[in-house]
Amino acid sequence: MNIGMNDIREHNRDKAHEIQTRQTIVRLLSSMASAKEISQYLKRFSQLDAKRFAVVKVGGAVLRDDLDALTSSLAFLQDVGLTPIVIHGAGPQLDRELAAAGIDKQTVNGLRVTTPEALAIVRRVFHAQNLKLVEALQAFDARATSIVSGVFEAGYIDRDTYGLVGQVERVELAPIEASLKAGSIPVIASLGETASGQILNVNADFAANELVQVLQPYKIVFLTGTGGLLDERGKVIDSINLTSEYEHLVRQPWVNGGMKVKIEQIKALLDTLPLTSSVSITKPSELAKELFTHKGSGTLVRR
Ligand code: X2W
Repeated sequence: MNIGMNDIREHNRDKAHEIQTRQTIVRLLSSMASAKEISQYLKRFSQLDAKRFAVVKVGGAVLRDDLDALTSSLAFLQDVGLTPIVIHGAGPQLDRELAAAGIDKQTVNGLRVTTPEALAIVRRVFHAQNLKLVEALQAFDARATSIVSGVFEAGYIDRDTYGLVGQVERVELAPIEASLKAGSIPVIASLGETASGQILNVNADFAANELVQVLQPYKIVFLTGTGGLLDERGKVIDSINLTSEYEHLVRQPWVNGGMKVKIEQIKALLDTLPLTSSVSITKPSELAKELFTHKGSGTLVRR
């Protein structure tokens, strides 16, 4: 359900309407759940250490197709005093820019083989997409910090096979902590760098998983174009239990390669998280519903 975040933000541009804005937010949220329910979540989230609230992974397709809903949903969280940690990819944008430069796409196990020539474009595109989100947030009066380096210390996965592609070996939290301390939303690109300073292309889901393992946040939300895992009829699955349904699920003919990789990654991730943490996949317009209602939105992945 889209709860009209744009309306809320419109109001918020005028500082004199701040109190009225908050009342509007409460009213709109109340239309999707009871005020008691929402305030319970708000209270719980506010009591957490800022680092442990939420990691939100944003796919490149969302930056391309749903930037307004994404921006207003993230800005809304800041309005209610919460700061999500955002990590984004840029897959479709990279496909387009690399093709425009005449570089053929080659992937191995879902990872993009990255030559030095491709890396120059990968870096440029990641920087541009990062800035696009940061600027969109700032245009909404939200505070956001661009972080395109200094977080993911990486090593080559296998240079002969993948080229300049990294796996995260260590996560440096200092830039994220500085941003959180200032109440600014850290917006992180999934570029890694080796100890000697070589930039590497890192899959954004992998980078998000590494970040989550270090932070152990309460909420892990993957924002995708589809808004969840889809069943054979293309309908979003409310929840899946990976303990009892995993084997059955990954053998289904309608579970495509990308979805299978995602499920497998989330399964591995869940094993490393406290029981209080939850992983879900939804779309930007339903982020508040996912965070503040018992019912949630999209697909909740259970263990
Ligand atoms: C990814 C990084 C971008 C990404 C790539 O080059 O496509 C590798 O495959 P999404 O939009 O979240 O898929 N990196 C090594 O993961 O973006």
